[in-house]
Amino acid sequence: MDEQAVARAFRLAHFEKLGSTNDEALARARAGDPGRLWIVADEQSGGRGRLGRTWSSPAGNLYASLLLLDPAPPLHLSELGFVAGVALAESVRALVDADPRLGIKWPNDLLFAEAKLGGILLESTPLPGGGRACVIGIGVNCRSHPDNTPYPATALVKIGDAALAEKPIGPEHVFRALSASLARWLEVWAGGKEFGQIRVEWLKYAAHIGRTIQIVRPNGRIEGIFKSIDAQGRLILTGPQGEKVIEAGDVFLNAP
Ligand code: BT5
Repeated sequence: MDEQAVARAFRLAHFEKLGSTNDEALARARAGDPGRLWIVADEQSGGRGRLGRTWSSPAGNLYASLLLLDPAPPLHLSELGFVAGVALAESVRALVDADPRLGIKWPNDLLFAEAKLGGILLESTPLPGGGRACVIGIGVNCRSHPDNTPYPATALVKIGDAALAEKPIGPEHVFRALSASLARWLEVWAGGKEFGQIRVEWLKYAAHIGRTIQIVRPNGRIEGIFKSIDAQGRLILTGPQGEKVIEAGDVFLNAP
């Protein structure tokens, strides 16, 4: 998709600094924004992860949130994270010269060589006038990453490829590629009618399939072999007691 087609697909509001691009997108929705709006910030003072966790957000990395109004019937909204995951993996993998070490960790973390390069925070809220606002928040580490995270973190600048070292990939490059890719995958997804295609594509990037993983959840941890994801994007785990379907959690190869 070329730049003009992307410009037709989305509008863009850029900020030097925000608390959280997701919060700004949600506030815009409440104020009546018609949606298909990207909010991008150079840095965030209150970047958020899932479950109230913090997202380290200094300048030099990508912080972007896409606001969509009623993109699908409620039952299909959680699929949006996988649509975004596919778009993010596809666009960043192309930027790193198709390096197969670039993959997705369930549900939708961007990994490079077993370290977290980016994350996705999907949020949705009912609107006062009816309908729902959905926000896909995406962070990608381009120039820096935090240390001492439970899952090791990395940044594009660390990828030891001579061609990449000469021409570092900045947040603007990632954003351009991601935006084009997401516009396309949203069309393919067709508001939930074609999640099957998204699932197939997602599995091409999936890390850890066939391996023993531990899933850490608020109520404890569970271990098994990561078989696949089901038609709703839930993780299918096999173990001595048969198959289990996992809705949410954090995947580790070696739990902390
Ligand atoms: C995520 O959460 O991976 C979703 C991150 C989404 C961030 C974007 S940035 C634009 C938009 N605006 C926001 O406010 N948020 C979104 P989760 O899976 O919960 O991972 C959070 C955990 O990852 C933290 O508890 C840390 O351990 C670790 N972490 C924090 N900052 C990181 C970073 N920059 N890179 C890698 N890991 C990080």
